Amino acid sequence: MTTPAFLQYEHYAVLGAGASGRSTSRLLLDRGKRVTLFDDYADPAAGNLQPLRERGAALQFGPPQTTAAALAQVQACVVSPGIPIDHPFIAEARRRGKAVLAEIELGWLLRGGARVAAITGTNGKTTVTMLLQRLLEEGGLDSIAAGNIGLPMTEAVTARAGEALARTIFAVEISSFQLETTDAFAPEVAVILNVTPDHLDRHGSMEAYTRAKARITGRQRADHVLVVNQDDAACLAIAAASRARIRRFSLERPVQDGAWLDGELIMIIEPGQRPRRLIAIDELKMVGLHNVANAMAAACAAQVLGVGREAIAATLAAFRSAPHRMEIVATRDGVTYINDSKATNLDAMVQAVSSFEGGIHLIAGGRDKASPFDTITHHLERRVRRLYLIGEAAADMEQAWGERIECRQCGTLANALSEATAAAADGEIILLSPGCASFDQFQSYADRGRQFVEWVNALPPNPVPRPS
Ligand code: UMA
Repeated sequence: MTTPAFLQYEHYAVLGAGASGRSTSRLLLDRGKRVTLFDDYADPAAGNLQPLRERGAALQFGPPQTTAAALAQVQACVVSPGIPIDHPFIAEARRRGKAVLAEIELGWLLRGGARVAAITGTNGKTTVTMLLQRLLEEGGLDSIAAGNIGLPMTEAVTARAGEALARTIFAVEISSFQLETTDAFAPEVAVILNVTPDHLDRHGSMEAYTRAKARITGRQRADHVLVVNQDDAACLAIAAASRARIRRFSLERPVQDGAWLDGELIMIIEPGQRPRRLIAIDELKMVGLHNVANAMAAACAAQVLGVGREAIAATLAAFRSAPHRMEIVATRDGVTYINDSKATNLDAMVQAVSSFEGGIHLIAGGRDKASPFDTITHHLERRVRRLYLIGEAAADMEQAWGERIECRQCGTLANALSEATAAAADGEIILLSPGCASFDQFQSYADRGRQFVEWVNALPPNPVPRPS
């Protein structure tokens, strides 16, 4: 669907009253449209909805069956990423032939002349989005980070409206939830970092999850670029079906177009040119090999968008990990505390653990997403000294790993931190890398990470005498 076609209607249903739905409602109201905002669970009295109500948006909150009946009033729907595509409202809207658009797609249609680089992957996409935005900015290009990273695409295009929009390069973090409902979305540069099991509770199977990720390149043309992880089989399968030019990054072997790790050096090559040294990995401030891969992915994307190799190297050398992603919080009595609360799936946990040789006191658990815990035991057992388990998944985790790794049932993060602090010895690491969602005990992964950081910083100077 084109922009004018979608904006031809008078009355829109906006599904989900979170950041995406509120931003979409503002955008439609700005264009003189009628808006009814639907939500199954949110509190209609929430303060952040009042401005929309004052501008004339109708709020219809309640269980799905009542909202489905309300469809008769509207001509088109905009869907927030948190709403599953098999939601009765969407199914009914489609049955009645109404136009249904993802929030991210509406932002895409309204991008004006802006260029778009989109980043997806199971892990690392927020880091790469932030890093790419920084690389573009330091390379003298006007850029904004948007999408799953927190700023809805519709809000970003509104913020850049006018002439600035055409000059902007959007670095868009895009999740499988968002991709599931895209149609016309065709970024000039797409990046797929890795595809490993996550969100299987929503997508149903690994195949469906991979299909959603593949939509990032589904509409790309031959003059577009797809940057993929050469070391990831699912990425390669997606690349094989893409029409775009393929750039690759690899921790394992040289590539013809892209970047790779050669000993301690990141090398980069463009077709028809000789390989050039980009940067040595000990110059990077980010921790872990997965961040070397993230740096290569962002460099490959930035280079095709017009940033020079020297500017890329200088920015990579200065860039630190985003909060809650392998964030070094403190070193106390020789013990390093690391906040990797963003690790909400097993692959992210394995990446975190693999960043160290051993001596890890790993705090894990939370709300499970149907993850196969037993498949990663061998990754953990070599490096993890003890597991401190929290939240809903704790019992299943102990069942999967308990025979091979010592497990402590701690219940809460605070208990886990104090037990780990009491046990960790000089030179060891206390790593919060939960491998699960946070929603059973926290508002979000960021809330979980923030509390961990606060508690670490509040630990008394010599907290607990260690057992001799
Ligand atoms: N809702 C219903 N019915 C449902 C499900 C949800 O009415 O069946 C309602 C909820 O009551 C809630 C609203 O929908 O009020 C929430 O919508 P939403 O989940 O789309 O939340 P937003 O605030 O719009 O946030 C979304 C992304 N959230 C999800 O994809 C779950 C944010 O990513 C993103 O930053 C934001 O849009 C801006 O683009 C968050 C996330 O957790 C960080 N993403 C997942 C991840 O990274 O793993 C995919």
